Amino acid sequence: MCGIVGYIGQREAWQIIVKGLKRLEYRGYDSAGVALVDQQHINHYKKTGKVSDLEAAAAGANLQGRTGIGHTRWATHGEPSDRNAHPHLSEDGRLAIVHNGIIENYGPLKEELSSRGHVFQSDTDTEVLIHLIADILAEEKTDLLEAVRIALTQVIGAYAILVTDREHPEQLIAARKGSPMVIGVGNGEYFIASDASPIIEYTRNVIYLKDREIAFINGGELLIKTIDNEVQTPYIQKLEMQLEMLEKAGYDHFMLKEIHEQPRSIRDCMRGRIYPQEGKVQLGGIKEYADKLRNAERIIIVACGTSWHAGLVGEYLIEEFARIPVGVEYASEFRYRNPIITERDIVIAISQSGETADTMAAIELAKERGATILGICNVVGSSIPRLTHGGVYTHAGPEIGVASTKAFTAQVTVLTLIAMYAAQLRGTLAQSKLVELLTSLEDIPTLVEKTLACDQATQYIAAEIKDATNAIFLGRGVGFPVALEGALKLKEISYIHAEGYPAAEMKHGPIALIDEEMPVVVIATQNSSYEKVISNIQEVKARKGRVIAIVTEGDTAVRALADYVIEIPDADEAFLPLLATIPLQLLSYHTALLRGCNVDQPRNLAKSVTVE
Ligand code: HGA
Repeated sequence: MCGIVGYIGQREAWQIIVKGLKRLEYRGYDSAGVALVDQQHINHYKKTGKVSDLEAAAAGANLQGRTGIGHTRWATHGEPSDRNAHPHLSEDGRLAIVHNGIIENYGPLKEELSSRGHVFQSDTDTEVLIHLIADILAEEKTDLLEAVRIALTQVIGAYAILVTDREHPEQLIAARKGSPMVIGVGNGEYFIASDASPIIEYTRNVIYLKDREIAFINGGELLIKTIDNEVQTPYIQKLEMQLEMLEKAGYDHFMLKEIHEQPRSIRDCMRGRIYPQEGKVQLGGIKEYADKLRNAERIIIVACGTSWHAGLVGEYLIEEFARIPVGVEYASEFRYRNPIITERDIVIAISQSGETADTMAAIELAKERGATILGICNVVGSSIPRLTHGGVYTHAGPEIGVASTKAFTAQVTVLTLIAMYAAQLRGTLAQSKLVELLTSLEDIPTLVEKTLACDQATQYIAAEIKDATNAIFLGRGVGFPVALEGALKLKEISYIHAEGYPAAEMKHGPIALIDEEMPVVVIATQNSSYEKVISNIQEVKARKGRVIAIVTEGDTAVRALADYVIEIPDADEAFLPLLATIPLQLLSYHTALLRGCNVDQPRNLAKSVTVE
């Protein structure tokens, strides 16, 4: 979602900000803008479209200034337009703001400010905040830091903001509540951004601003205080991210690069955590909660989107291995009902970015009711790992493609490890079975590597289905969440309407849609439901559907029925999602390419969903 970049120091800010905004493009956005403070003036440039459109629009203009703020906007309040793009200025042009989040009480605030003569230029909630700050500054005869602080005590909602002042080019203010903000500390200069990717090439020393904190940079000095006016001691930590991880490394798209990274990312995710010969799983981040896990009456998994699909895989595996009942919830639904949660429950929150607004709210709710909260996140230092009691990082590395690929398989890997860890604690799997499972799990990265050889087959099939308007994905058991994820991938990046269903559910509705135009992708590997899935394929064929089957290598029965087959290596059924997902990712990728879609930045989508 929205991305924020700010700079204050001895260098020209424009280049740093524009480069930073490009690094944040993956988050998804519809417009971009920059404000620069130069000789007691604020020059600002805003444009609908890409950051490159902004650059073109600003070409030849005064781009000087050593203090600046920039923004990529994913509209929530007001259509995507030049007028609604950030930064927004105070009426007198003295102050500029960029904002990520939603000011929920912007309506009453706007009414109040309008009644006092304020005139607004945009439809955004954000503009209300800069008017409010300017109003307090004028009325209270105070300084900007205090005006921002007072304004923030009056707003309801989520925000990460940067504010500049043309009368004080040596000052920059940042604040956050519910939306991420990282401050890179250089030598007398500061780089501020929504995540570390715009900062990494300048400094590795970063401060993750906490909720309700305000950072005040003034003449090279940094002061952090809370909205309640308590001064904080900044905690500077070292970034571990590598710059190469943010580049395409010769691939045409980040998504393709990330699909091909999966043997590595799954291996990294298991590194130091599995001991196959001893039949042992070790998860340092949740070790402290071993007793809770041993005695848990129930596990509730909360997540959104692809992470929710990973959660469904987790449900199968935890119930199968550890015999703990599991419920999987959409965080956005869970947070707004009155769920029954007890102190004996464990809530596992899954989020790639660690910033998903609904998942964070679900965590707060479960925490209030006494549950133990464990997180599964990819982005180190993000908000969710700080909200949870314990957790396991997926270590997939930065995921830039908006459609999640390697983060999904890493989440599934972590859930597999948690299922086995819980089984080990509860004694629900024999030691010999744990040895057997872990030995084959250790082999999965090599099998993923082999699976990637299906690239050519998926390319061929993509050409066959690229003109379809609908598609169905079917699977049973752990193959069902894989089907859901396959359908989501196709929808997200190729804009073909696709639905995932448990294969047996097809008869209860979707079968009515099947005709010779309809591609039906079936997870038909040789596992416990193989025979049943074959019957489902027969039902599709009887209605002239076009079957694309994911099969175990060497399969002949499905090959005889299906129109197209993609082979994957044989593996324990529990690990099927880690292999069967790969061809579905590639199928979506190639289909989207053939349809001329923007694979890495599909329309309307955002990478980290920081608003509810
Ligand atoms: N509410 C603001 C900012 C939106 C946002 O943070 N999106 O991620 C707007 O609509 O401009």
